[in-house]
Amino acid sequence: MNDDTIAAISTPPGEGGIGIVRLSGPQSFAIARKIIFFPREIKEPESHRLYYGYVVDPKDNSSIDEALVSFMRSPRTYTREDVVEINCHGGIRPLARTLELVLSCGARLAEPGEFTQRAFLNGRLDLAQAEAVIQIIRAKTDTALRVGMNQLTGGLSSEVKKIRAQLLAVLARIEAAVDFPELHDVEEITRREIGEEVAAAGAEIEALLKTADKGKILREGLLTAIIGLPNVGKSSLLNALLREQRAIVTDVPGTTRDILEESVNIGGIALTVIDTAGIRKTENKVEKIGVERSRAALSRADLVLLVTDLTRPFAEEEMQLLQSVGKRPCIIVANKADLVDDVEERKAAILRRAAGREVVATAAVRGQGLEELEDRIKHLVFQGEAMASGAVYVTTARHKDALKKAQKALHDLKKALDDKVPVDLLSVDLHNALAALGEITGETVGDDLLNEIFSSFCIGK
Ligand SMILES: Nc1nc2c(ncn2[C@@H]2O[C@H](COP(=O)(O)OP(=O)(O)OP(=O)(O)O)[C@@H](O)[C@H]2O)c(=O)[nH]1
Ligand SMILES: [Mg+2]
Repeated sequence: MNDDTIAAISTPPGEGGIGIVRLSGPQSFAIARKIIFFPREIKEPESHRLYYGYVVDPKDNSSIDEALVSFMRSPRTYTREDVVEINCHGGIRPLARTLELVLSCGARLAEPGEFTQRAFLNGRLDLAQAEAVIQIIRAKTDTALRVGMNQLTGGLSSEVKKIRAQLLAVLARIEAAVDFPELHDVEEITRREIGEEVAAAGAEIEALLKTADKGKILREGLLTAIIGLPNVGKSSLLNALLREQRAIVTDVPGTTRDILEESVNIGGIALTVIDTAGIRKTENKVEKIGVERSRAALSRADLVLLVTDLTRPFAEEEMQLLQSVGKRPCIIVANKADLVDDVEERKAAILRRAAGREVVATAAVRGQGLEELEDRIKHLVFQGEAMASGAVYVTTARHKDALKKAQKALHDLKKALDDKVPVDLLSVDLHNALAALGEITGETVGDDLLNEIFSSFCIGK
């Protein structure tokens, strides 16, 4: 347990109905009582109850703000330490003054994420659960929120702990075999059983790894670039997806010069959609930079919407753009479908040239074909499967890397088994796998990594 008391403003800066200064640590109650005047005298505050009072500067007894104060006694608190929350009016000055007073009475300003870090260090949350807190705060869609909540309540942690327990049991078997080396039979049975157990654990890790790509998309959203030649209707498509006239649309090719980024929620997936300048050779200085930015957006996109004009044949430049998309998901948006009578034939012609890609016909200016486009996007992400409630997703690169490390260790172990390496030497790989899994839940994790994780949190969380 920490012996210093930390404090921070836990609500976002700006104006709001209320704003909260939070304290955690052994001096929380004492510090709060120094700066709050309670009209009704309290001898010993009851835990988890609200008290009415005034924030008062002890130097000159001037009132700073009116407040409701809760005292929460360790260990039933967010950090497991004594916690006080001072509910002030939600303005910049009352909160800043209250925080100053708290700091002048002996609290220290909290680092970003330090409250949650204490919750972790004091054993209230494991590391994956602590990381879920920030995912919940940053969730842009209900799906992301659900995945975050599932991780917070231990969905991922319990899977990982199950695999760890399985491997610990294997370790026990190895140790038994090492303790009774004279029993050759024991060793033979043990080898087979170790092999089976390790394969089972490996399969579970594999299943978790399979969720990682989707998990990342659910958490971070999908970076989607709208790409194409000039005047095909890229900006019109962005506006249609947003249901808002966000980008300038004209019949002049080369209208969009700079890239434009907007968020849109499609079936629970947060898309960051980038409208780009039409790609063409140009001598215009401004447009040239725009085209470079379009190419940069194309190169970092998770999903590409290649817009083409159905009234014209699919061009060679468009084939080249498709090539730069490579293996990433891409949908060809065949736009201006309202201007032609033979949509299906023209679509088929595109399909012949861009074999293996999906083509959706739209009339962006009328919002036609949008539903189908949105369905295709959802389908690309979820591959047709509905997201089961309570399904576990691996959502961060950190978890994915740790699982890969564990998988590699088990792979080495399997190879050692096949190579008839003596049983007592197998425990090295097992320890490696256990350590890698422990990084996810935080059993085996260094201070540097902890600092890195919690410093990405907001102050006051
Ligand atoms: N009839 C019809 N016209 C469209 C459609 N989509 C776009 N347009 C028209 O096509 C022209 C170009 O549209 P934009 O959305 O500006 O095209 P863009 O691809 O962003 O063009 P640049 O920014 O110049 O690269 C405008 O006059 C639009 O009104 C469509 O579905 N049907
Ligand atoms: Mg445009």
